[in-house]
Amino acid sequence: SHSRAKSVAVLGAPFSGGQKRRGVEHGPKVIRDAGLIERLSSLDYSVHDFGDLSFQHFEKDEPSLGVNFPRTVGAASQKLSGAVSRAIGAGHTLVMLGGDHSLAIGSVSGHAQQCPDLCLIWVDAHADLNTPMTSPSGNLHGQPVAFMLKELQDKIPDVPGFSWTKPFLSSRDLVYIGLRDVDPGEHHLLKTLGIQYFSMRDIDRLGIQRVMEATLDHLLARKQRPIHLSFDIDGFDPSLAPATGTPVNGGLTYREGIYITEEIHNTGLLSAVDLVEVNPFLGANREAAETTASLAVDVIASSLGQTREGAHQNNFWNPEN
Ligand code: Z70
Ligand code: MN
Ligand code: MN
Repeated sequence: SHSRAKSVAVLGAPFSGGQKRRGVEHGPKVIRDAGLIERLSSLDYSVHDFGDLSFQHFEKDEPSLGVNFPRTVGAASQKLSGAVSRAIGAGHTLVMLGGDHSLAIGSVSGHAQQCPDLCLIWVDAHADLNTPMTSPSGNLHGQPVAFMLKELQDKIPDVPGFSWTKPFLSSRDLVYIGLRDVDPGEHHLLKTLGIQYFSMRDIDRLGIQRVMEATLDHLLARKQRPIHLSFDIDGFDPSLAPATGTPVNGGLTYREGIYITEEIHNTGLLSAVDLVEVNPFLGANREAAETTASLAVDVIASSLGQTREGAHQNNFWNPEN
């Protein structure tokens, strides 16, 4: 029989207001053009492409409390949050295509609305943990995690555009993988909140297998619960993902990145994936953008069950099939 076990919702979020470089709003298009929908369909999912959200443009959106484009970013994440909540509520596994990483405020909060006990795996060169006060740039793509954490409730001022959201995640329900460009204020919070993180140095020391074992043990040993994977393409080495706004040397290898997603798939608990910060305007040439988008497709497909070892159906030898 051909009962499709699971359905995936693909939701594009062509948005760049969380940082200053134009082009990242074209991420959803180049990731689709790299064959995402076909790849997911071939994994035996029923794929529901919800298309791209359209976001409100604010004529005047002056910085507030040092934060750039606060109303634009707040409204975009609010809209995304509702769309993600509806898709998860309808029973889909969600794939969100960014766009910059400020969007995670919307995607993770929308997911948490349906799954309050979710846990979060954040693959990134950056911790994206600045508060408006510690941010060196004012860019909200460097701050999304701070807006989620209950422990930081009193450290986040009332930024215009964000009155709709309140912190929903405990710091023990979050693990970082791939860090190598962490600001002083972020490092202070990682340490004082006791957040579990695996920097590139930790991956060098432990190897990716033990990192994933420790990650999943930290999040799931007490109880099984839905996983949100928020994957910033700049977690990879710039040689693999050149078309991104903030490349940092010494990143994940292809094999480390795919091992992470294979292990997450193998839990059977993945409920939503963000794939963010693919910027086709950056990188040396068009090939750089296509390489980066193709890597993004591999990450998503692998999260959803594409394997390197291959696979077959149980009824492979059944002549009826
Ligand atoms: C820096 C900041 C960041 C991505 C850059 C950089 C943050 N920590 N995130 N690129 N994806 O501005 O807060
Ligand atoms: Mn990021
Ligand atoms: Mn990053």
